[in-house]
Amino acid sequence: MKEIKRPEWTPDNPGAGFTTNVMDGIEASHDGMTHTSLKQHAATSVKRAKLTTEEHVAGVLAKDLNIISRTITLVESNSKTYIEAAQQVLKKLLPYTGKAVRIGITGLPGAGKSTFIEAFGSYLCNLGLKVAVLAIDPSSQLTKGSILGDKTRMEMLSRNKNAFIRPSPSGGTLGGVARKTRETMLVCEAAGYDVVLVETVGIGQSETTVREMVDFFLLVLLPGAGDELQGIKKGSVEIADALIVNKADGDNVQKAELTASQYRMAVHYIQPSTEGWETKVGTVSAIKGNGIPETWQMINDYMNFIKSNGFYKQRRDRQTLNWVYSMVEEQLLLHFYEDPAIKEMITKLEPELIKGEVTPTSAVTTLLDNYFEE
Ligand SMILES: Nc1nc2c(ncn2[C@@H]2O[C@H](COP(=O)(O)OP(=O)(O)OP(=O)(O)O)[C@@H](O)[C@H]2O)c(=O)[nH]1
Ligand SMILES: [Mg+2]
Repeated sequence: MKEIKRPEWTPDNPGAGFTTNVMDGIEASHDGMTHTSLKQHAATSVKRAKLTTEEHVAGVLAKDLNIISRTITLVESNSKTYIEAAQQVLKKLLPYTGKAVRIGITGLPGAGKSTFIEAFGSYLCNLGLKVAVLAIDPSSQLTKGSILGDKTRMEMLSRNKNAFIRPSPSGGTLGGVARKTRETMLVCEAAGYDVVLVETVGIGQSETTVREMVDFFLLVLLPGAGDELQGIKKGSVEIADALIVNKADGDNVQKAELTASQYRMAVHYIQPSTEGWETKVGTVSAIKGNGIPETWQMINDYMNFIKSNGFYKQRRDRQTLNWVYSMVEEQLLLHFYEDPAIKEMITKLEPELIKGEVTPTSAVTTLLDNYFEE
C-alpha cells in the first residue's frame, strides 16, 4: 500500500479520523489548475532566450509572425545594447526592404482614420496584398499605450492573416518614436508586406514626420466647410497628396460632396505636395466602403506617376538622408541639454538673462564654449 505522508503539524498518533495528508506535487507542465500551463507562464514572466541576429533575420524573411514581433520589440528598445543588436539585424534586412507602397494617413481625432484603415486595409488584403498598419502617436506618452493603431477599432483587419497591426511605440521624443516606426516599417517590408499604412493624429510635428517617411500622404476630413471649421492646421492640406472627406453616408452625402468641391477649389491655389501631381479630393464612407477601391486606384496612379518621372527615388533618397541628419540633430541636442555642467549653467544663466544682466548672445557663447571645452 502507498505510504501516507502527513504534514509537519500532524499530532502524535493521529487516529483514523485525521484525514489530512500530503500529496506529491505534480511534475508536469501545468500547476494543477485547468487552462494554465507553467511552461506558458514561464514564457511570459521570464525573459525568453535572446535570438541571434541570424535567427531574427531568418525569421523575418520567413514571415514568422512571432519573430517579426520580437524583432520589432528589439527595434523599439531604448537600451544601448539592444539598439546595437537591432542595427545588426536591420543591416542584414536592408537589402530586402523598400518595396512596399508607404502611405501616411492623418486627420483630426474622430475623422475616421482607423475606420478607414479597417476598410481600406481589408480591401487590399482581399486583393491578395499584405498590409502592415503602424502608427505614430506623440500623445501616447500621456495616454499610456496607444489610441492609434488600436486593434479594437480594426477588428476585422486584425483578424485578417494578411494584415499586421502594430500600435505606436510609446514614450520618448517624437524623433525617437519616429525612428522606431521607420525601422519597424523596414522590418515589415523585409517580411513581405506590400503596403504599409502609418496613421497619425495631426499633433505638433507628427504630420510632417510621417510625410517624411511615406510615398503618399492622405488627409482624412469630415463633412463640413473650410479649414477653420475643421480645425485643420494650415500646413496639413499642403503636405497631403489627397484629401478624402469621410462619412459621406446617410444624411451627410450632400454635405460631404460640398466640402469636397470646396477643397477641390482650394487646392488649385496651393503648391502641391508632390511636384506635378495635383492634390486629389474625393469622398468616402469608411463604414459603407464607398470610395475605397477608387482611393486605391488613385494611389496606384500616383505611384506610377512618381515612378515614371523619377520623383519616387528622389524622394526616398532624400528621406533617408534627412532621417540621418534629423537623428544627428536630435542626439546632439539631447547630449547638450543632458550634460550636467550645462544643466547647472542654464539654471544659473536663466535668472541673469531675465534680469538683463547677461545678453542672449553671450549666454550662448558661454554655454557652447563650455560644452566644447569638456
Ligand atoms: N457615419 C460614419 N461614421 C464613421 C465613418 N468612419 C468612422 N466613423 C465613426 O467615427 C468615429 C471615429 O472613428 P475612428 O475611425 O475611430 O476615428 P480616428 O480618426 O481613427 O480617431 P482617433 O484615432 O481618435 O484619432 C467612430 O465612431 C466611427 O464609427 C463613416 O464612414 N461613416
Ligand atoms: Mg484612430
